[in-house]
Amino acid sequence: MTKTKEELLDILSRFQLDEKVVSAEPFGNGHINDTLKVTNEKGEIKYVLQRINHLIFTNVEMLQNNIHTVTSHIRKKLEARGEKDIDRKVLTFLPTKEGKLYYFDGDSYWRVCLFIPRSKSFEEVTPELSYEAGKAFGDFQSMLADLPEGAIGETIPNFHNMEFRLEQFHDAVKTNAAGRLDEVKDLIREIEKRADAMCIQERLYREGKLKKRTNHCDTKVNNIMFDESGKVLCVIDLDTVMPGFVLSDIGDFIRTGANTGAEDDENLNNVNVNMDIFRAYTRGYMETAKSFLTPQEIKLLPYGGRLLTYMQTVRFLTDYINGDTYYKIHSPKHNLIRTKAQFKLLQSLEEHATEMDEFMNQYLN
Ligand code: GN1
Ligand code: MG
Repeated sequence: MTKTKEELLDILSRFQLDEKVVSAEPFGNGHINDTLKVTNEKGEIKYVLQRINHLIFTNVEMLQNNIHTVTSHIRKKLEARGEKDIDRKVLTFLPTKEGKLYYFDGDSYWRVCLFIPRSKSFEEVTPELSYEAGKAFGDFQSMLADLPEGAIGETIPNFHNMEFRLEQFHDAVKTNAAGRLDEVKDLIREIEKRADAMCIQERLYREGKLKKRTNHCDTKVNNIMFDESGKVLCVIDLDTVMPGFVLSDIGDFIRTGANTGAEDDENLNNVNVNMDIFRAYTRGYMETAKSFLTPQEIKLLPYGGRLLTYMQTVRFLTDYINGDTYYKIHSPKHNLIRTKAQFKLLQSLEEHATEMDEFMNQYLN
């Protein structure tokens, strides 16, 4: 962050804030946007200031409109439920003095939301947290299930579209920009073997047999805020909330939460599916999502875990073949290491596919 304190305070002065603020300092560990906590004269954190990464989110207008639509819709649902303390249960973004949802300073885009007091988040998943996360993301989707089509746009077009990700992969293979193809021949073969089977959602959609829903598309446990007693307050990180196929929000949690190893584990023996986490998330998710899911979607939920893991394998390998142009890397082969770890997780999910399907039967009869 290259801005001086004075510059940051000037940016903050463009927004409609209720309190005098005196400092803005780096906050959290996001990989996409720059996030700062903003304090008042008493030293209390009051707001969160973010610089939006507009190289990834190229349509900031759409991004902020989406977030406004989604948070207002959720707020209305919470009011109708008679919830108290709503400012801690949905993010509140503040407009600029000109009434806009972001401020452009000539090279960067900025936004401000209320800081949620007395809240915490977790980096590690336990079965208990997994169950709470499942309920929270299911509830989030269910509150947004009646958003009319077209109410929000795709902030990253085709973000979780498997056919599109395979097209990008095939382009990368054809171009071989970094000359790395020979090294990854076996992985390419494994990806090709599964390619057809992994595009079920796109085919069903074309046949009119599957509808798009509003998904969060980044269902990691650290995107949920909890109160002091461990109760869920709200879901955060709304940049990728967009219309898409329903499996995203169970699939990406299984991929990130139900892995016994790390996303980039070099020791593949560490990487396996944790069935307790899968079952706990599914139980929670089904509690809140069953009201809108069709039987066909319910049946596909375990496939969602394989799909999102396969998709991430494809995305990491594509980036490796392209010469590491998208994901930040911390070592020369980082994307290859990530690819292998995701592929190992995929194999483990495949081995447990029948067991997972059997677990879903209780929701299908
Ligand atoms: C990126 O930076 P993070 O962890 O929020 C990516 C996700 C990937 C993830 C892989 C906008 O998310 O789609 O699954 O890395 N986000 C974007 O770790 O591409
Ligand atoms: Mg994110």
